[in-house]
Amino acid sequence: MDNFEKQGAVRQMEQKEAGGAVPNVQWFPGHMAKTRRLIQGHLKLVDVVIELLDARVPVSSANPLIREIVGDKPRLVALNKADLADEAQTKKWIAYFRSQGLSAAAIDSLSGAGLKALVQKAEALAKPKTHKLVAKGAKPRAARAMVLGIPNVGKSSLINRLAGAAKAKVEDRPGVTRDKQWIRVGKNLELLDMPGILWPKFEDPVVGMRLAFVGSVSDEVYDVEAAVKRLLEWLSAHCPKRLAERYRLTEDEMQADAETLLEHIGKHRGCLLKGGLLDAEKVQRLLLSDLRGGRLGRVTFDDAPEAPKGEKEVEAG
Ligand SMILES: Nc1nc2c(ncn2[C@@H]2O[C@H](COP(=O)(O)OP(=O)(O)O)[C@@H](O)[C@H]2O)c(=O)[nH]1
Ligand SMILES: [Mg+2]
Repeated sequence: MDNFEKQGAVRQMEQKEAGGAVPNVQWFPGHMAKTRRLIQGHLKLVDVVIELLDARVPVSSANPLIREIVGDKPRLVALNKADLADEAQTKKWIAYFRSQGLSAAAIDSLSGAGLKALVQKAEALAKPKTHKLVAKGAKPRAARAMVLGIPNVGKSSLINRLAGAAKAKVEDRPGVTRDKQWIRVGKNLELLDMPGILWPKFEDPVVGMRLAFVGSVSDEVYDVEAAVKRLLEWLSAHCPKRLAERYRLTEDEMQADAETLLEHIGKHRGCLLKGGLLDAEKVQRLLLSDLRGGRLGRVTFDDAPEAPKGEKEVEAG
């Protein structure tokens, strides 16, 4: 967490209210304006923006103002944590973004899967700009990119992974104040060593809930019990088999409402207090950590729109 993120977390704590099912985190207008200025300041330095989204929630993890903030700078959509998302959904999402004229790639910033393609796409997007500079008589230079995304989407992981692969930061150059904030990635790309943190959009309760599921909102700021119940409802509706298998729930037990289901899971997993009462907090934490750790299988909460007719499925690579 950098300082900026810390401030956000503190604000989240301050705004905690009892019992709200939806995260009641808010970014104050002043905070947003400051963030926007910070991002826009950095945008001037780059040719391409890599918009990092969570592949499990490509809509909920997006900031709708991104277009306005990025302006006409080329933008590349990277669906991160693709290792945790439903593969078929990810393919559909990539096809969707491409149908919208956006370059898009699915990546896993921990294993590095998809990063090579991502770097190539970023370089390709910067070409018009770098070529233009050369045409004007400048020396050829690498493409410059920056990563933008909401908290916890994997910005630092991506930058670290790309930096690790390169093993070398761009050296200081005399007369240039850009000093250590650039990382060289391969031969033709430089990455700003500082991600832009976008605020998530909380007005929509579904968005807030899904951000809570995937852990993009601190667990301290929303009603975990309510979120876990909603999660159980979602899982029962979308992937009942996996849920039943993971917690050895019988067909009968699976018929129960979310609250009773949670009790069944708690009993099967020994999440019990002295006297055999359900340790509600423990079973709630178990479910969230199983989900976020991929132990409930690969899940995508935001459904991809159907690709426009006639378009072939593309590889999510
Ligand atoms: N499974 C998985 N986890 C990831 C991936 N990228 C990041 N993470 C995890 O997501 C969490 C947040 O990552 P971080 O890079 O700190 O996000 P940031 O707040 O956007 O900088 C960390 O626990 C990372 O290990 C990914 O591609 N796959
Ligand atoms: Mg970070």
